[in-house]
Amino acid sequence: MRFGHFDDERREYVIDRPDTPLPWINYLGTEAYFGIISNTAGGYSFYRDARLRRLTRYRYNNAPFDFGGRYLYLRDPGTGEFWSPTWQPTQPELDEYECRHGMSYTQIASSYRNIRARVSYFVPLGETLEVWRLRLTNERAEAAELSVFSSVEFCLWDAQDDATNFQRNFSTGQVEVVDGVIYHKTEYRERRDHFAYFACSEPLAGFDTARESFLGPYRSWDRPIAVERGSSSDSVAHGWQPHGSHHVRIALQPGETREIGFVLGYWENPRDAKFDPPGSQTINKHMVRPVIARWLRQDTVDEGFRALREHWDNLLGGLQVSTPDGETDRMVNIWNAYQNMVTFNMSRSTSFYESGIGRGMGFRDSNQDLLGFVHMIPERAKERILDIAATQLATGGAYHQYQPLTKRGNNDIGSGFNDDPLWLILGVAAYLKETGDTSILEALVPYDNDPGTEQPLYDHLQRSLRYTLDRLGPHGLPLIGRADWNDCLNLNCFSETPGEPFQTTENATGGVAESVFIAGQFVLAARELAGIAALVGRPGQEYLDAAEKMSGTIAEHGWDGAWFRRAYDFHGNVVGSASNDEGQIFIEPQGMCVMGGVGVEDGTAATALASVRERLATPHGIILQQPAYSSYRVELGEISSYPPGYKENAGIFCHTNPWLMIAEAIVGNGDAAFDYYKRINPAAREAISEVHRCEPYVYAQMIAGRDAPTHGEAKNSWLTGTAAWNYAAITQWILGIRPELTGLRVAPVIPADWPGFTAVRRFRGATYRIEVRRGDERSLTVDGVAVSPDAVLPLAQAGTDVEVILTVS
Ligand code: BGC
Ligand code: IFM
Repeated sequence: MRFGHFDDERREYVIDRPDTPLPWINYLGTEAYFGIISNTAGGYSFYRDARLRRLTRYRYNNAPFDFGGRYLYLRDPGTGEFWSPTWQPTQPELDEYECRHGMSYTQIASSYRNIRARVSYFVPLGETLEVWRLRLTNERAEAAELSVFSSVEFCLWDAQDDATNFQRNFSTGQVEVVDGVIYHKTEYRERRDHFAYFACSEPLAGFDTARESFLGPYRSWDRPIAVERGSSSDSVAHGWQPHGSHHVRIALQPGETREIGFVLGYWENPRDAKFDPPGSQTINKHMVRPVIARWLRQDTVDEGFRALREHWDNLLGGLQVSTPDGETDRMVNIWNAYQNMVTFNMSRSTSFYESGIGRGMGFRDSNQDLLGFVHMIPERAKERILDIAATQLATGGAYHQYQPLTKRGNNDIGSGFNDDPLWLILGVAAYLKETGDTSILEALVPYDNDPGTEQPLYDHLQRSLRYTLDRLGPHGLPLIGRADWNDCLNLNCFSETPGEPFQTTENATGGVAESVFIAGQFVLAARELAGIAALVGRPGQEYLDAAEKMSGTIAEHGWDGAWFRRAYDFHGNVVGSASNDEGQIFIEPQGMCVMGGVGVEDGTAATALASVRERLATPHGIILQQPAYSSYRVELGEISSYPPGYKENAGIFCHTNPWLMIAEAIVGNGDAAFDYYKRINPAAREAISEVHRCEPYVYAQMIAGRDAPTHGEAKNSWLTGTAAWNYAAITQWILGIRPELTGLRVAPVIPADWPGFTAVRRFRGATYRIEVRRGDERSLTVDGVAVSPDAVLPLAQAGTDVEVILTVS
């Protein structure tokens, strides 16, 4: 069952009924001011940091869970009837409804009692504000008088504190209303010099800034007293809950259309500006007034919207493909690339599954996210790499997370995840392959943000490898530490004390559990570093030797006979082996070892992939491990805390699926690679939206596995490494348009029934127009000149167009 459709022409997903199985959301903002918005206008906004600079309030784990939003109400004074044109919060029986989620904007349109409404929401480039534009058309035979009410609930900035510290916060709220603009200035007195504002383009009939006055006692947003009554009370909040609501009266002739603009924004005084001194209660309205005036004007809004479209044309223009599969095209050309940019901006902080008050940026996650956006904004990828590397520890180890505002590592969820450092090598390799900018290797970067410890980035990469080699376990495999990619595989749990389920960082450090996954990742990273060394004329043989040796150790202690083992636990017991009763085969080492090239030549890779097909593949994607753990096991930790079929305990952890697509492509099996891609491609799952339940236009972190009663149900959409990895798998390995250190390679491994495809790829300043077709013999021509079909394409001059024709048999 579908709840909408794709409009590829306009790059929109069109939702045609408001009651989607879950709120289906979109993101507003591309640089500093961001918001999430659902298909019924739920969601919230923040400036840079979803925890510390939250503009509007969100109540956690609410029902419905998008509740609290950018709400509007229309009221017909003739009948007293009122309704929300975005359906929520009054849930009217709309005659028509349509939500269009596009690239950083959302439009919700509806019709009720012959009043047509469309609300457009977006954040203009370069601004720290959001525009709401309401367009109303009277489709009645007679004139219509209407009241329009807006509504936002302000958050008192620190969202964590806002949600918990009521004894204080019920007394701190302050607002000011001047010339119809509502200023939310709580906290302004305390040094921070920031405030929010909410303005309307029309003369006001009234306003409310105290939530209680707007809603009325014992009422909620479905029937605010001000709306029901048809008049605001010009309330000014003193403490309690600062709120923003404008009341506008308009009259529309039959057929007449009018637009009303609203601007909700954030203002922070520039450091060197002459501003009212800290502690003063007078906010710098004079600085923000011209900004507000501009964005209330329709021509500015039209222009801002056009600029936003151009911005996305340019970003998405980096790669456009035309394949025989429409669902592949719409993900590659539009939604997957878009999701990659969202994960770049949000990391794992803000969605309806990530609260915005929890996690910082992940060392591991951010390095992987690079794979999906480096071709769109290489400069910002570079900045990101240098930020991440600056949090690395002098041992080569890593904090697991760092804070986006301070850019410093934190120990919030511990450290000692021993895969972390290796991801830095893979992230830097991706940057170098895309850009060829080897100067990044010379950039001086501190350890642990400690001035005076700066070393070239190359040194960081060397220490990353060293970190693994310095920490080998009893079988010569890398120690897992607290966990590896699989956060929940906590194998150093030697405490059997009831009530103490998890290991601590301390005992993880002393633990001897080993990871075959990290071993595979090490082989991959060491080979990448050897390639980088060769590119810049440094010695790299030792990395190749180390990779070779680790491959041998995997063959000896990591191979189970038909697949790669997963690990050895603290007691030396094997994990992920046929000899286990549960958890016999795990997906991660199969993907990572084959990506590292382990077993590709001797055929063990193909055997492992056949085992995956046989034991882990389901129609909804590939399961993380089988059989699921049926009970909690202290020696395995959090993985076994999940009921069977969910998350790391035998869920379809989508992040890992593209590793298998890549592995299948590496062994030349295009049919299997693409088949796996289709199973989790959200666009290809659109028709089963009642099962999948999450948005059909973005990947989810997880789909319930076959052991779960809800097999096929997705969760945790949007902010997941699944986005970057699927993009890499389909574009670089299946379509085979693959940046390498020396240039672009075109090496597709496509399904047997595809006649070919075309693509346009921007690469190092040139535009490659690529056509892949079928023929009797493999051949490659570049601008009409035949070259070896296995060659990397010769580097073209920036600004030029290159025509590439690859014939595959
Ligand atoms: C989740 C993991 C997540 C981890 C982060 C766990 O509860 O299952 O998916 O990575 O928390 O700390
Ligand atoms: O690898 C992790 C990731 O860093 C955060 N989400 C869960 C994954 C698997 O545990």
